[in-house]
Amino acid sequence: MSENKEATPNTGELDILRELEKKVLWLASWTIHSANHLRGNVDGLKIGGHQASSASLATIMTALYFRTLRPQDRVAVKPHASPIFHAIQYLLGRQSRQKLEDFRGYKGAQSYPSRTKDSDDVDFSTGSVGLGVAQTLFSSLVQDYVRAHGWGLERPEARMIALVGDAELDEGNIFEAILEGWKQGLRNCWWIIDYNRQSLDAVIREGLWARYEKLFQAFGWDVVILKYGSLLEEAFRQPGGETLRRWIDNCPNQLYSALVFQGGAAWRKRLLDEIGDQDPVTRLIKARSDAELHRLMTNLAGHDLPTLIEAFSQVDHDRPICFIAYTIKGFGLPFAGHKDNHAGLMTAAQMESFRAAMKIRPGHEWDAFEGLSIAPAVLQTFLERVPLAAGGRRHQSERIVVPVELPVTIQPVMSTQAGFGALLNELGRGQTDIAERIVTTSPDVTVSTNLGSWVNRRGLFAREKLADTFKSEQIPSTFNWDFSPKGQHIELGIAEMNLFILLSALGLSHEINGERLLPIGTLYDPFIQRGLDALNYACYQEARFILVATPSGITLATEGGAHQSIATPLIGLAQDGLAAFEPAFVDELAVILLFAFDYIQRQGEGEASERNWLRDETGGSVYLRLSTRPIEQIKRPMTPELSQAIVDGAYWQRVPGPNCQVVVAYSGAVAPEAIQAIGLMAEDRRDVGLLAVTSADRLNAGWTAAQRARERGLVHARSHIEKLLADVPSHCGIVSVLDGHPATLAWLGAVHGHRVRPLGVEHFGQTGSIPDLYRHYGIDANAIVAAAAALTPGRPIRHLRTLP
Ligand SMILES: Cc1ncc(C[n+]2csc(CCOP(=O)(O)OP(=O)(O)O)c2C)c(N)n1
Ligand SMILES: [Mg+2]
Repeated sequence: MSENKEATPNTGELDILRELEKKVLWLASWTIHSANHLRGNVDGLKIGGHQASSASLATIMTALYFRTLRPQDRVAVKPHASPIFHAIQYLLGRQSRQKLEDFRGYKGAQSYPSRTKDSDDVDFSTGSVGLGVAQTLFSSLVQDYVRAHGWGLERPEARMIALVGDAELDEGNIFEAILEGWKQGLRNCWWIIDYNRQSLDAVIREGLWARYEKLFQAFGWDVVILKYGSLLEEAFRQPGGETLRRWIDNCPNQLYSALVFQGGAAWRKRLLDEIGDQDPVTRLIKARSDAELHRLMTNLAGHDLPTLIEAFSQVDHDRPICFIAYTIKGFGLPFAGHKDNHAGLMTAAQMESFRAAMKIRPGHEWDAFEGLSIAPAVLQTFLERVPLAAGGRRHQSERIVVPVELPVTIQPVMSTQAGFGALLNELGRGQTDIAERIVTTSPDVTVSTNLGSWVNRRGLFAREKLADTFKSEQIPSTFNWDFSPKGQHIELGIAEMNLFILLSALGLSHEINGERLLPIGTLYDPFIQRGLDALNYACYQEARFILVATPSGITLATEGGAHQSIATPLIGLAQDGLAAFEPAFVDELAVILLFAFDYIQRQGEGEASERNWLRDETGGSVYLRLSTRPIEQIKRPMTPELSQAIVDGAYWQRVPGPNCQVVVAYSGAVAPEAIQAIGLMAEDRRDVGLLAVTSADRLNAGWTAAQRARERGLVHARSHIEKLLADVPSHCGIVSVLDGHPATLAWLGAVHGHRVRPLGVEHFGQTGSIPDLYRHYGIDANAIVAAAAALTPGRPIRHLRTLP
């Protein structure tokens, strides 16, 4: 994007912005104060961690929101600057007083800006530091992807902007993102570092800015250091000014912070002690009162509107930029600069003197223009003309039509991973709407997760064309690795954090770019845990995507003990906003994938459906836990009933009879063991049932929702699993089994009070063949039979071998 440089503000505009800056700081401080002192005192809450952090960004955000930003621009706001954000939105008429009064309270303005829980137009949810920052980078790549495909070209390009805490840069995911951004030719991305030299606990190391400068430059970013404000720059030009500049440049962060906290007299003493023997500097210092000297010495660029406005409006290119803006944590507040100020709160007395300084009358704390020296009508007109407020910012996109079925040729023996590859390969053949909107991505495991044939068909994405040299040199290779702007696979380096943040950005494209994408990300199942927080945040902000995790469990066998996953089924069960499936057969997978394409596009406040008591209208993202184990497929017609049951989470593969003694409930790759165990028990236990669980997550969610519905008086509410187990006699035992933590299915017994012996994997690390490992961890057919024998009375089961 190459917008022309903007005009510098005239004095009138600068005066208005200065007044607004004061007002924003007041409103943010009052919001926090009233949440703590007025409401918090009542219920004994102590709310901190916002006042100082917020003040640090007040000037920068004033310059951005009231002048620099355009409606299309997107911002990730540092978590603790949320009160400043809400105050700005309040002045722009997009935030209610009630929500501010309820800050941190039930349904009030959120402590950390939230896309879904706040109502005042948050672009990216932040809170877990580092994630929002990287999200801007990936959102910029997604914008390029969308435009390269010819979509949304009628809209202006957005700048993706992050307001970054300096200690936030300790988070490694930021550097993983920078590296990826460089590989992908990042543009239109601004990161503004709030360089207050303080973290939560401490004052940061000296000279960090110089490391950042080199680092960002090494990855192709422009670096703009905004250190001194216009007052200081003016002083530096006077006789003695250079000496003063040298003194500040050499002043350690700790000492500078301490002097900021102590104020004018302390500045004077220190400066006169250290450089006061030089005449011109002495004059420079003595010409100022204590208050003036304090104002001068704290006039860093991050608190100087003219400097900030000038810096932002100078940008006339689309290269990524890192602004390092010097600020003071707690600027303008009594605890400014104090190293312990992170959780600092102004006392009632301090708030009273702040109120007096701001000329706010009691009872008028929320009045937008109270205490300001410019006429309200002038301010109001200015606010109405703020460029950011000129356009709608949250887009809606049409749903992409999902076909009625996904064609796939199912081999007699096949793994779910191979099935996934085959399904995408089929999809890749057609010029359908759905195929065009699919975008796949993988952190260097594209081929090993079976996306190869899809990528062969649809190509890799890059803004510049890049031919596969192996192909042009006519060297035989299975894979065609051509990059072009029309490609539909985004190849990432090996950083799972980046995968999830990219999925989050892709999965919000329908709202951010007004162009819907159907993102599919693949990775090895155990590495979900590597990017878990990013996955959680993607779900939290309602990004929509399909996650395909394969291989999984101990079933990856000789692949290596270190790659086994145990906890992921529980993550699938517990992660909000993510529907998890673990199919065993490829026909199940085809049904689930089809459902997923629709489910990720749903949006609504839907109530639980009476069929299964799931919130299916709301939609969400989908996680498919797949396996590399080829298993014998079942030849069967896919009836509507069966496909509905697969989506709802379970179906009877063998319906238990009225005198049933044992039910085996299995999930995923252990299907052959479960089927075999049923056969082994058939002679010695009556009417054995076999329950195929395709989604422990959806079964469990439906059950929980139905119970809640009944507790609220909807006595007829029945979930899918309650219906399935309704006719299983109470004396019957359930052996559950999966290649994952046994707790995933252990709750089945609580549905109707059946005894359960949950089998699964609790330890990992042993390598070997599948039979070796299933035996070792106790999830083979024999272990299932042994569990059934111990759980249910009856004669000894003949085929049971003695357990080792
Ligand atoms: C992943 C994560 N770890 C820890 C925290 C707790 N935390 C919140 S703010 C903060 C310090 C942030 O310092 P900085 O980014 O410099 O912002 P400042 O407080 O200076 O405004 C920490 C450790 C968090 N929010 N997220
Ligand atoms: Mg900081």
